[in-house]
Amino acid sequence: MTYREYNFDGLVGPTHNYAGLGSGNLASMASKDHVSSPKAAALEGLAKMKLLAELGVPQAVLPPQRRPHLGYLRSCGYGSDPAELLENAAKAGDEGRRNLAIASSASAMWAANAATVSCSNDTGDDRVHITIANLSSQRHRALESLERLRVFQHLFEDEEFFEVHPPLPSTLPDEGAANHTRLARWHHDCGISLFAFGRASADHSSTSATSRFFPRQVKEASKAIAEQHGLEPDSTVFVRQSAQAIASGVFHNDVICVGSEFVLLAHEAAFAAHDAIAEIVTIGTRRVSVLDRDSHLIVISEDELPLTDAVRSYLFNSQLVELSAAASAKALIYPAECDEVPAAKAAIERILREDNPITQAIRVDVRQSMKNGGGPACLRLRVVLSDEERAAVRGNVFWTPQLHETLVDWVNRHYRDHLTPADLADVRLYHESEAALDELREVLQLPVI
Ligand code: SUG
Repeated sequence: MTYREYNFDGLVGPTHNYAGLGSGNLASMASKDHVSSPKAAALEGLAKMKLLAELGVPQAVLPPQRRPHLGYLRSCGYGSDPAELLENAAKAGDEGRRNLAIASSASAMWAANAATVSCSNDTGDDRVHITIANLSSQRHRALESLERLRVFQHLFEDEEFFEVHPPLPSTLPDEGAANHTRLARWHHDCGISLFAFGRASADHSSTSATSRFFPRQVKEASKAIAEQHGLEPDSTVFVRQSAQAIASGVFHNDVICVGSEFVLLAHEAAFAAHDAIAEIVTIGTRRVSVLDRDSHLIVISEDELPLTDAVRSYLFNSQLVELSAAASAKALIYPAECDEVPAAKAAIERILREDNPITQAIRVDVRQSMKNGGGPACLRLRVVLSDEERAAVRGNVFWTPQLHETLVDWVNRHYRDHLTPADLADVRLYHESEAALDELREVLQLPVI
């Protein structure tokens, strides 16, 4: 049976803005109060999807969420109807403006945080298991999980093939696939799951006292997901992110490590234990001969690319995509910012020169998202599906040239060119967003939520 890795990309929403909400996320914090362009952001995302689809990489799209989140503003006590809620929040000082930003964030675009997905070849009951991330470490992100659950329950409704698990309790913070990597010899083989976590529940206070930023993912959340997906214990690896990396702005593991099938590209300081990468390789080799083919482990040293440059360039947030299964060739879809950081540029040149499966490096411009700390890989959720499973997915979400044209036209008609923090209080933005999302729901054939 043929299995392929689908990239489900999050469409950028009409309220995309820079509020500096991403704690531990240096780009988001540095962009606070800048003027955003929701239109440019959404078009950049669509151009990336088109690029990948035309390379032959299977592509799908996930909808933005309804923002501003009126329920959140009501829970803050700002009133009931939209105009009143926005006006009262905007008048309620710094806290009010922060709540307005929380309610307006378009953060659902970063689909890598949507869920953790296990391929049916790896799970106990041979079905695809999906756990919606609770994103409970950040208030604006925690608002995403319920609407997302409903959308995923619709898309992956067929119980013969899929099980969608609700978010874990908020006491077990979980950031989804951004901290999960599946390695397998081929997509159709069973694979190993690499779960990266920032802390264990028990080291709550000690970690916060010593670290510049609070780690987002707890080990117990990763363990609970592995268990409810029925992953075999000897096919899972739990590794702690290094505190040094988190302090340098690596709030998710996908900012410092990317793996696909039999290739793992990681910075040497990605994980806490010095020998974590060796352990991953050992388990991969022992369990399913994942990493024993030629030079499939590409480690970038601190000397070659200092952590600060890794975070500045987002090299490790590149996508690793299959160009040709027969030739085992992969392409590195890297953010344009890498070309502005000499060490990152040199690292890409080195990767291409050496003998490994990465034969092409293709630059993408997702600058609007990057300014909020979301690179090419943050914008997509990978779902490995067999042909049969793919046919069971509901909705009109798989990429076609026609869907692309429709979405480009939709963005051009509904999105603003510029958005300032003050614009978030404009009730017309709320109505524009509602109209846009109502129309999109029809296009993507999604239910009313
Ligand atoms: O959670 N930024 C997101 C970026 C997520 C990137 N995802 C992955 N690495 N997979 C975050 O920090 C900024 C929103 C704002 O500032 O308004 C934000 O939430």
